[in-house]
Amino acid sequence: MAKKRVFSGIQPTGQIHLGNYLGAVKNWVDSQDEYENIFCVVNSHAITTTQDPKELKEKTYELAGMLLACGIDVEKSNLFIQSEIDEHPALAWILDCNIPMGEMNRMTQFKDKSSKNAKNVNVGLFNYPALMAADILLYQSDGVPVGEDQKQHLELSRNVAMKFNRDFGECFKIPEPLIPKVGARVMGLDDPSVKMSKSAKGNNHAIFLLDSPEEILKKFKKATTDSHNAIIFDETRAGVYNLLSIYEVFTHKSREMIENEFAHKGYGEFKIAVAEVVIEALRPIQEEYLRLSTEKGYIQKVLRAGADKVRPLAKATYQKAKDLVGLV
Ligand code: ATP
Ligand code: LTN
Repeated sequence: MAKKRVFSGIQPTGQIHLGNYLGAVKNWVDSQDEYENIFCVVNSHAITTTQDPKELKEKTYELAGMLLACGIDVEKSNLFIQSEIDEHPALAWILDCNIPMGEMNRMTQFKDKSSKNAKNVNVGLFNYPALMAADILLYQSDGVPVGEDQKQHLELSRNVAMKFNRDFGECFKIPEPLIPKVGARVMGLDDPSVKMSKSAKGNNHAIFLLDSPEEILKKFKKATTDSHNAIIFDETRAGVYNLLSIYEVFTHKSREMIENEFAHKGYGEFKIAVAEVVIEALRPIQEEYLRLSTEKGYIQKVLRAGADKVRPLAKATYQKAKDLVGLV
């Protein structure tokens, strides 16, 4: 039986953090054997917010290197850069003409990002979900492994695909969201009421995958908890719940085992234990990243090969969509 195809993307907008890793990248890596995989560094999405052009190019290759270091295996997965395939923005235009204004207006990420970035609220930022839908639909993807924050965008992708198929004829596969049970929404260490984010300010907000063991320990020690003392999985206690969930994904222990383990311990000891599992999990990734950083030529070669491999799929879908809407 043919494997199902998954597609996912990540923006080269800054260093990747524990939220990106647990919500998305770790799942891409862990299920590489199960699916046919297409992963994309979505640099065209990145320019919806202000970027330094030279830095953006560097960050694009650095992120690709980081994905390889995390365990994306190019024998099993296609990895490429979004801007290398012209059909992404081209299909986004056709989709644009089929997305009701009212639906686009409901996107909470736009509201969130435009309020944080009031100096540069541009049409591309508003239109971001159409480009994301094009990414996914071009490859006839069955599934899209993402964190919980992308649910609404995926719903829009599904809606526009269904509407297009209905109005013009069968063209797109309807993709399913693949959201992990644990780790889909890692919260900020300094403020567990907001999701961990690349763009948030504050030294103590996020654990970046390249943080040193000392930094990781320091950040966890300072993590916001509460004035209770029971270390149990209680969603109403966001800080402790967040730390427990991080511990759960990395140790693969059951919740019961974890609660027993910390039954007679204080927050101090608990935070150190969480920091230690994270440090150990990130160590091999950091070592591999360092090794790959001397192999820029290899990374570029891999990305070019990835784009060449998937381009025919993108072209075929785009040609079909173009034909169906009457473009010559
Ligand atoms: P940020 O908001 O952190 O600046 P972003 O939302 O622009 O970043 P991307 O880098 O484009 O994020 O996201 C890559 C993947 O990481 C997506 O699948 C997204 O759902 C996931 N992700 C981002 N933040 C978190 C989080 N705090 N917890 C779990 N998953 C997350
Ligand atoms: N919007 C996503 C990144 C993204 C993406 C995609 C994810 C762009 N295109 C296609 C999955 C599939 C985000 O995480 N901010």
